[in-house]
Amino acid sequence: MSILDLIVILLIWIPLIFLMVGRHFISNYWNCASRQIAASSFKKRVSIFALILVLGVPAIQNYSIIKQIGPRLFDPGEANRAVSILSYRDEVFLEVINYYQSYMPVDSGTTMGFGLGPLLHFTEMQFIELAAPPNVVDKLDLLNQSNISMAIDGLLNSDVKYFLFPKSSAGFRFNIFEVLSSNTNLFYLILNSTFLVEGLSGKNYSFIKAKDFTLFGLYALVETPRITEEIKIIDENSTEFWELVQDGEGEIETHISEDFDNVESGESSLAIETDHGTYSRWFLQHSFEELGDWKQFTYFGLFFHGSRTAAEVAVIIDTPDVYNRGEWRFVDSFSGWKLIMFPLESPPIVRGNFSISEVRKIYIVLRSPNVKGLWNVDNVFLGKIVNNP
Ligand SMILES: [Ca+2]
Repeated sequence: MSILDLIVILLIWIPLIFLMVGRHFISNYWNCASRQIAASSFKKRVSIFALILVLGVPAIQNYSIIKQIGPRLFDPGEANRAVSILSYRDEVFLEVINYYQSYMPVDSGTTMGFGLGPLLHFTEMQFIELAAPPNVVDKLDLLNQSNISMAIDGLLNSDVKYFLFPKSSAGFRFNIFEVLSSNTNLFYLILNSTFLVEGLSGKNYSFIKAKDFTLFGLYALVETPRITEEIKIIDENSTEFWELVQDGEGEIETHISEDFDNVESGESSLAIETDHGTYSRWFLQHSFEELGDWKQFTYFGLFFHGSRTAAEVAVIIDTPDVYNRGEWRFVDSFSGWKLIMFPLESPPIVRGNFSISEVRKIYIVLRSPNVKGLWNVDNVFLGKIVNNP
């Protein structure tokens, strides 16, 4: 993404300008229209130019702001001083406003976002509007911090805990947001984080997607608890542990193998590779001979080597059968190894009764059909949070 993207977005307006301004201008000129029509055409021209100014100038302004953000100190006290330039209709915000009013304690931290509009007026929480005048946004040196560790340190030391960004379904607003934020590593990191993924080694933080709205995604910055007392479920000889199951009619066939080259822990990892075939899906399963009581553990963790296929992956635990299970999902939006931890206490998707003292079977499921790729899984474990760090 570059200034070229911005120019393209602005160029989209040219045919419209020509159609609405040029056509009337030319027809008025050649047809010697009456003064009345000319006056009305003049009004149209003025309003079109006003519209272009309203939409185009802030876009350029904000682009240059984010481009030029300097090494200034971040001041969360500036929150709430700006009102969104890009306005949404209020009903688009209704679900967001309701969620904030119902579930977010007023003191739970500042939300940094883009095009927040009515939210600024209907909730008591603190906001930083990124599509805001320069006097506010130019304080956010965090945004353009090329050293992502320093950016995260800055965030962890600030009051900013939430990020509310337009989704691709937000159309034009998303396109502008994408251009404006294209050179901030921070936004890329947030948008591509998955469920409780440790983003950088040695940093105890995660960005999790806290809530999925129609036009917005709400991301939360949480400090990842330190895990101890690991009990390994499977680290080596994974092909003997996992049973590969394929189903659905499609175009892929999947193979699993012991991988001694791409390893996160110990001597080997499990490689999962798809080739041309006749199935659409695969999943891995393992049944424990005896019911497991995992009450004493707080996290189910594993290392996953992503391939950026955008496929959705699920981890499912049957307690003890398919009618009583918990499920966690994440997206293969990253390359390389990542530690992914699932809090056993609270699976986001539950069927029947999820009872952590009756674990019978675990699964790793590729939910997206017909995805070709190569993934690795290593060191599946149970962990506890350190009580006294
Ligand atoms: Ca291993």
